Amino acid sequence: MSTAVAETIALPTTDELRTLARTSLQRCGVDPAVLDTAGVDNTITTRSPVTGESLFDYPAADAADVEAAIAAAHEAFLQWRTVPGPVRGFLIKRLGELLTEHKEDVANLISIEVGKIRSEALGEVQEMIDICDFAVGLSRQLDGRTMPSERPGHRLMETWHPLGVVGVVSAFNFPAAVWSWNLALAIVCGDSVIWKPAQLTTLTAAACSALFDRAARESGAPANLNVLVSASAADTQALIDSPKVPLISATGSERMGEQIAPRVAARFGRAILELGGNNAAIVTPSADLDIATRGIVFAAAGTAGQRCTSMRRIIVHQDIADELIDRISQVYGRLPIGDPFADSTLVGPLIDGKSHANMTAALDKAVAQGGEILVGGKRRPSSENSYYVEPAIVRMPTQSEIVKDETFAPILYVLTYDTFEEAIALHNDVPQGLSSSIFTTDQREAERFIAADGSDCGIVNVNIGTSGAEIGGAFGGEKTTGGGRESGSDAWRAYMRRATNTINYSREVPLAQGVNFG
Ligand code: UN1
Repeated sequence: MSTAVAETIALPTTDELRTLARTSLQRCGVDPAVLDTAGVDNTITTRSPVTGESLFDYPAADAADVEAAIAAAHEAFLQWRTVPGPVRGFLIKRLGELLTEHKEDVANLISIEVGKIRSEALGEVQEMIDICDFAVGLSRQLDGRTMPSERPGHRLMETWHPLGVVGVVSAFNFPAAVWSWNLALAIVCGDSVIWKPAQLTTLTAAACSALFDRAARESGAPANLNVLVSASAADTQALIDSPKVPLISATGSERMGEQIAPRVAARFGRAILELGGNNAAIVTPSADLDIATRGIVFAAAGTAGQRCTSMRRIIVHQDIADELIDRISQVYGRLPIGDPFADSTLVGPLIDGKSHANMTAALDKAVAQGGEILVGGKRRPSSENSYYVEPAIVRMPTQSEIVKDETFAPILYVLTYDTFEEAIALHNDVPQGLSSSIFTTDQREAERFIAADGSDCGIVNVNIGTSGAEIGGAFGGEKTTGGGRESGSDAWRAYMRRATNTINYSREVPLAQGVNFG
């Protein structure tokens, strides 16, 4: 750890960011005239965490616009549901091509609005291209089962049909990829989408929607298959409550989930919830510490700790704790923190001052609960309204409440264990259940961790960190994470409705269960 006074972080100017945002938007097909909001009453002020300054005002949707969006998306659904699946796939194929062509432009907007480093912003767009590829293949595989009927001359089978309008509520931290996971599946499944992005990432959403609209036009699809509503949560209430929106897929805080889920349930709608995470790694005495260190540092410090999958806790065997902490601390001491556009930077800014205040409050609580800050936690000098922080490592006593909270910032709590059973119990002793990992070379420990009485999370990894999942697997988790699954595997089934069909091709009318009715 260096004790030298940190130098002020060199940043691009907000004017440079504005110019880059404007050109990136324009290249994605957004008319820059939209940024001229003189006379527009309802606007969203966009800003960049890179400098902490505001960029442009952008027209916001109001409650009436949201109602109109529901009607328009429903109309589009009625047309789209009868288009054959493989033909629906053409639209997503074209979207994937356009994202490939505009990868830099979308990544620029992600870096500007979220502060992601270049490699991670480009990675997010790659994740979008990947899910498009996946969905194109899927468009020819929306399969149902056939089961043997108990009656002679009968066939029993399932058919899967488009569901309706899907409301997608996305968070600031993956402003484009999480929409695309939902959109690509929904569109090939024959649904339409209404997208309510985080207000912090209005420009990224505008660019992605413009690319989608172009793909739709070029593939002859109906208009309004994806309707963007850049609006406040208050103005988006109709989306949550409308019976015309049979599925809400929402990513965000546990608090947001608590507000949305009962309302969707009260109208018998479906919800895919991807809420908080409190992701941990167990590191056992047999672990390859080089691999463990690399996996932990990316998961804990990458994206400045602002992924749902960011690693928040390590549970390390007491015999190797000092060595592991020493290795991670050394890497933390050298992490380049700063301008996300600079090639060498690995840790960009926190999203805003509130996020910084939450980080500071969590560190204070940790210390009050007996924790010791081993490295990091300080804000680096930058501009007044930008928040660049040193990722922190905090050693905690086994029993402490703060480790059960998700703080959306780079704080890594270190807990130690003696027996493997104790490690698993500690691991699962949090409300959330998104992602988890174990670093071990002992196959028994690895298998035990992924077994039924091991990790209770939706994502359970061996010898890699908790973040950076591929799109091919289903993404999501249990407990207060909300239970939803998005992205790969068979997550698509949540975007369709299942019909069970019994077909009688005999000349008799036998009843099931042997019932005789005269
Ligand atoms: C999120 O943080 O909401 O697994 C999504 C990952 C990314 C997706 C994260 N592929 O870290």
